[in-house]
Amino acid sequence: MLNMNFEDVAKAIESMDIRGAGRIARAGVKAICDVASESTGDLETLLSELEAAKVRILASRPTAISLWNGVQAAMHGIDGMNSPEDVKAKVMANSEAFILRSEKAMETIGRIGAKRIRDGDTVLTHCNSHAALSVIKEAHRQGKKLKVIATESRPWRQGIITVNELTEAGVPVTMIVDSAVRSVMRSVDLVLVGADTITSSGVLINKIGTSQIALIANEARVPFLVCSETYKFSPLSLFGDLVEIEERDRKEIIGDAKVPDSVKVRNPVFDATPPEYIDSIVTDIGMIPPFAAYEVIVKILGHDFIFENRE
Ligand code: RUB
Repeated sequence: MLNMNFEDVAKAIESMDIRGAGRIARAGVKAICDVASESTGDLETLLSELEAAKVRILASRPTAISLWNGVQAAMHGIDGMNSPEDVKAKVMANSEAFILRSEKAMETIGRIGAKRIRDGDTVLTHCNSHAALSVIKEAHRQGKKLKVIATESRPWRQGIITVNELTEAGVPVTMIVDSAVRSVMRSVDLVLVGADTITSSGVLINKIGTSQIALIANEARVPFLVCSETYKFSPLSLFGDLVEIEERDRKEIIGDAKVPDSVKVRNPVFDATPPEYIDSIVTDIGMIPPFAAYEVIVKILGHDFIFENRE
């Protein structure tokens, strides 16, 4: 990862130079770690630097809970410490552990999810998810012959990143516009998508269009799997907080086209898929039903983590 200060990282997340829920979390945590390791101030200065970085990074994109979980994890357990050296050591150790766990989760999810891909399967994926692609690449690495259908994912067209990445890995891939999903679903054996957030009641928040794909897969009886590390589960949802769905600029949709200013253009970039439409969630602790989300939050993220960090 490039050496950037926290303001640069926040800007890169806002502008989507760094994107995808897992990657933004790891970049946000790395930025917090750098603030700690580079600080030369006393305890009060260090704590205020960390707080400023935390606030700025969390404001960069609102929807992916992995960013919030990552930043909280990085700063977990520093309350009550009375030397800057102890705080620095703790934040750096926490951050490294978070990043390592998150990177390892991609491999574990790949290994577990690949078992659900059979030789000859056609897999449909949406947007660009590191976790979902890890599953596809692992199945390919194991020698399974699979084909992928990738959606364009308007307006940012992250599907282009996906098709390039898969082609580079040697996986045959076909790209479709988002509205072609129902037309091709008959030839699909499995849908694999990523997650920005999973709530305590098992609702998936992911790239806009995910919920339509889930409905179409359900109609065609095609299994719909979500690939998600456990840091995508939301402790805040336990307290009743709603997930904020980011809405971005109208320009991302209309580009240079002439559209009168009087026309309202809406650009919500994520949507909500109810648990009834999700067959399983492939996580770093195994394949679980969406209804186990509460247990992941309480048992894996843990009571201390949840209650200490409640704001
Ligand atoms: C990306 C997106 C991805 C999830 C999961 O949206 O919705 O499906 O973030 O990705 P955007 P990952 O491009 O707007 O960030 O599995 O890489 O965490």
